[in-house]
Amino acid sequence: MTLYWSPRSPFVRRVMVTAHELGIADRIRCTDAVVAMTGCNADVMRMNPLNKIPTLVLEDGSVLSESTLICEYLAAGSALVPGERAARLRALRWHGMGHGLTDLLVLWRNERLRPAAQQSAPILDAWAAKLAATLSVLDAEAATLRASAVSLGHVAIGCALGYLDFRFKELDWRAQAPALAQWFATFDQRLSMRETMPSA
Ligand SMILES: N[C@@H](CCC(=O)N[C@@H](CS)C(=O)NCC(=O)O)C(=O)O
Repeated sequence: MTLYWSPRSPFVRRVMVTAHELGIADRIRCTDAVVAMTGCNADVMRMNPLNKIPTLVLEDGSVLSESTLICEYLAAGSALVPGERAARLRALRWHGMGHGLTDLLVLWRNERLRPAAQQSAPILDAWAAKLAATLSVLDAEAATLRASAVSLGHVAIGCALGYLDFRFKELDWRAQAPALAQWFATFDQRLSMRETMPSA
């Protein structure tokens, strides 16, 4: 399989952490792809007209985009997607929350990269409020995260928090969510996380 990849993308990282957790990372050939909302990468767009990474090209040439779909495709039938209904729902919900938080952070960062005069203060304030609310919910669930087997949900939340550390160093999220920070300190030591640390 070929993955259109970047060491900076938190969506790509989620796919690679999933692959490491599944022990199949060596089956994925990573192709460096530089993409931006403000431009088009012709190589990526040949495979995915939306110009997004991650984009995964399977052995038979078929193409999968969207990190959530790619992770679910790779992890189907594995322990990362629990079979038992309540555990499965919890894992999928966390997967959605981790993905949604990542989405918010990437949009937030893109807004902050615009010239100061063009940035929207109400949007920036709303993202800060949504981040705080999400951290508060996850902090309340930290004990459950810790007690349950690693799932796609753990991976998604771990990668979102890793992106906070990478791009939002000035936000002291650990002060807002100390129990979640404790869970993350352990999760971040997993080989899958250490092998995929973002780099600028
Ligand atoms: N919803 C997509 C988001 C992926 C995404 O936005 N990736 C960024 C890189 S972090 C990208 O490809 N940006 C290029 C663009 O928006 O044209 C997913 O989950 O895979």
